[in-house]
Amino acid sequence: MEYYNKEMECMSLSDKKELQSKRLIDTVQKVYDNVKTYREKMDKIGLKPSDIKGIDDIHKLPFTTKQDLRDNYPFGMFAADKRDIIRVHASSGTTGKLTVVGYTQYDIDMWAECCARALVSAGATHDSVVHIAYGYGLFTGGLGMHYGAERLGAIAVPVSSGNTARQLQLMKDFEADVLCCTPSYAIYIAEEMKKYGIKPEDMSLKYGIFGAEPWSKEMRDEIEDKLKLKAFDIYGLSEITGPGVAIECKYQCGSHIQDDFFYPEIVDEHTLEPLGYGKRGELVFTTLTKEGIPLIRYRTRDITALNNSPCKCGRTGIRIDRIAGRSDDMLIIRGVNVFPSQIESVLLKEKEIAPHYHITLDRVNNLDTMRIDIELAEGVAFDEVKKVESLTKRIANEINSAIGLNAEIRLVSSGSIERSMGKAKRVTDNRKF
Ligand code: DLL
Repeated sequence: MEYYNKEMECMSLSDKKELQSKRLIDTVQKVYDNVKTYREKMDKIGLKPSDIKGIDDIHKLPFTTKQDLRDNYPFGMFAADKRDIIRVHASSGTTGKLTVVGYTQYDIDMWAECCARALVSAGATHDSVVHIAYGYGLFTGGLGMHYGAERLGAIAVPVSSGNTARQLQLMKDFEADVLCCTPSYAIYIAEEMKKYGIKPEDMSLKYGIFGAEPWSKEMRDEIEDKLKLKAFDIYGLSEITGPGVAIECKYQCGSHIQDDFFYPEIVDEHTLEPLGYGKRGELVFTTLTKEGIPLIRYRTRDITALNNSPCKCGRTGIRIDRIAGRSDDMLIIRGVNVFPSQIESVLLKEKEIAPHYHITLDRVNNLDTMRIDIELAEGVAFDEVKKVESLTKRIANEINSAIGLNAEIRLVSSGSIERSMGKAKRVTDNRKF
């Protein structure tokens, strides 16, 4: 099975542009008529729905931010009548209120289609057993992939996160070929397998669909090696729909956005000026068909670049590069902008350390300090003082040449860094601003 919906996934660019234009015009009218915030934003800049004649006019429209959703908590940005909303999800940020999103029956169907496309893109078929270890609940990971698997006609196994021993048992007994969870949980699952003496060959896993948090290429290699499966990057956010907004194909040269449903732009995160293909900046989405909570030019805070070169898989969905991090997760250490994923890339190149680390930032005498606790790989002994010393030094040098900053490297014993079953928390920032 190459595609779930070839007609839409491989649509010619000219047909797609026509479709996106028509859908944008309808969406703008819908939000102007039904959402006070949008009517006010547009009136303020003297923009009428009729000024939007196609997708090329998108730049005229105002942006939407997470703050808009918070200000309208819980249902103030919904464009559909409350009676037509059949589900809500929500995500929490680092601060403030939850961001609540509502779905009509159409929205749930469209989202299931996105996740079915994503599953097939990663190799799943009608015959697959899909083990879903993303959390079920207000978080969109579990239910999103669940509906996608059912839509595909595969078997959805709704395990949710937690109780890893039972997960292993079920994966083995049900002969799951597809595993869906966060990359950090995938690593944890691999460790637990080892602990229980289960070899990857005892399982039937072939494909992993991992996302919901940034992860490096090196982390992918590590997971593929440990679980003996092919790992795919899936991207999404609850404000836009949930998982399935974009997914890699088998060529793994970026993730194809389902851009018949979600129109992407990259803007400079400071000036908000649109940037061209290949330029790194903030990813912005406009939903093209959503009914419950359509969003116009929503600023995701995720940092990436768009790639419009043709892909060998035949899909025409424009691609995003691996997410470097969120602009609000970006650490500014002594004035240098650093994403934790840059540090991860350096660390995972070392064979003697495990893919578990934690970054702690402090301020001592008005100077930022960074400490990185890193686990030694299993079987690497602490007693060889010289070896540990030279490893510590080497990592510190490599970090310095990658990001230009000095870090205190602390090697800790295997198993001492807290494991995550959902999104991993990799940074503690004790600095007072
Ligand atoms: O994390 C939806 C999701 C679930 C995606 C399962 C993939 C798999 P939120 O909780 O709203 O939704 O968080 C969205 O997570 O803006 C990114 O910062 C980050 N994120 C999601 N996928 C990736 C990825 C879900 N593949 C936020 N790589 C987004 C990097 C990701 N970051």
